[in-house]
Amino acid sequence: MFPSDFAWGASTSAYQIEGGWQADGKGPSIWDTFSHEKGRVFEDQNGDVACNSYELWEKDLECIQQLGLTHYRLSFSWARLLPDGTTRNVNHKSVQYYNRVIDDLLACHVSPMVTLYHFDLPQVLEDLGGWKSPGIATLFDNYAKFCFQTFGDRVKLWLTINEPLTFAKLGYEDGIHAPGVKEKGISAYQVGHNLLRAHAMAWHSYDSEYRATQRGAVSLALNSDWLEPLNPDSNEDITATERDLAFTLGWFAWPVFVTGDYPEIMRSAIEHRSKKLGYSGPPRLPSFSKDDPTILGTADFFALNYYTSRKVKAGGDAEQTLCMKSDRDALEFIDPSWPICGVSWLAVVPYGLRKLLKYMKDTFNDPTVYITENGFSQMGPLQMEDVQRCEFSSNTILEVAKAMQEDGVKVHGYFAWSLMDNFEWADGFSVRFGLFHVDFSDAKLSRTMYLYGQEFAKIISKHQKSGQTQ
Ligand code: GBH
Repeated sequence: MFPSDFAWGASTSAYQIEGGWQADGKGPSIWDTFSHEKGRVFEDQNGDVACNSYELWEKDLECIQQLGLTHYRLSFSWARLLPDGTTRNVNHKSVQYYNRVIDDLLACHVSPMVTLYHFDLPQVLEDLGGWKSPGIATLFDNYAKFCFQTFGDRVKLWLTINEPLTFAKLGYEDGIHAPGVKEKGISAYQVGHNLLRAHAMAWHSYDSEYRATQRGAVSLALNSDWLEPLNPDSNEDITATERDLAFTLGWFAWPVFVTGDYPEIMRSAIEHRSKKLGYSGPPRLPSFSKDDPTILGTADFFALNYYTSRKVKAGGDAEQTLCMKSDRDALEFIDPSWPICGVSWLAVVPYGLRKLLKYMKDTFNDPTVYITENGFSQMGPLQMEDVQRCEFSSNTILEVAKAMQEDGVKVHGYFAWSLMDNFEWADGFSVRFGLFHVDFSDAKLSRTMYLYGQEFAKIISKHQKSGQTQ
């Protein structure tokens, strides 16, 4: 069902697995600061040690080999590589660390996919204004160029930024992720704007300075739920669903893949609310100016993180204060027939991925797609024989196959989130997404394959073999 060159991967991110938060000259990131504050994370846990991949990389490599992965997606810690956020001071020990990871992967015939930014801004840059300040884009571009220059001879798949939607919304609207800002209806749009500018600058740098010699591909990872109208016969619900999609996937995908600017429905909805509430400050959704990098066309493939789906109906504009929820004017529901996997937001809807892929093909000009995250979690009593997660993942992979064969979507890879249990942000270690179990109560942090990992390994080996005989 899958071509022999299909990418089978697993994903992680630096802060969630590395630990070594002060090792060998690493600077602090906003997640170090945030998780050290009381009341931010489940049981005040933090990523100081996490899976200790900074010291236990060879254990991770064993996991990768046991699964038979063709690809491994990791992120670099900006504050580890550049402790003061700038290329004036390079931490050479961290360069050695990532060099070793990359070289080991390649020696085992596993291709690295590297994310440059997965939620963990160097704290020094946060202190200078962070993602709210326009100057961050140039700093990110310098960091990106440093990475292309240093590692791009071997890394051929790059993601600039992971989930700008999640980072902006949870970090600046809801305040439940670092940096813990709650400036509703204002800052998330500003931050989203600078994330896009930063991404685009880095893509243009790669395109003009590195592509010819390195021949890799650069994109950004966008997360989206599949959304459908609660009542498919209600025009109101249909419009609310379109609006909700514009505010989530569309917010970033529209500028990059379609027009170079935000979706018109998004802009007009925000302007409408501003007027209605008598807001008189500067436009909340910024505009791209001629000094900004061109946004349109700055992705060599579509990187999608998919977890769940929602039913949508109009509503939410009852709030009398500025906030994204009232701008969206769309309420989301979980269909009671959808099973919940581990954590409350994760309703399992395999068909939603197929529908989303088809929607992306039609809306974003038939891009090459990598599913850079998809996964299922456990919470509560530990289950090594986790048959449910096995079933959810094989059903989801089947939907990917259908999207490819029946809908003609050009999917080139599927990456499971995550290689191993790790620091699940505000949920700390209470939510386990791993293909491997990690024993956080044991100093060795031993990794053991779940049944879910075994099933994934079987799926991979089946398709690798069938590929070879073709
Ligand atoms: C991804 O986000 C992240 O990239 C990854 O780091 C993370 O470990 C993984 O998923 C699993 O969560 O708490 O009710 O506000 C996935 C997208 C968007 C899903 C925000 C959870 C929070 C819902 N996430 N959403 S809520």
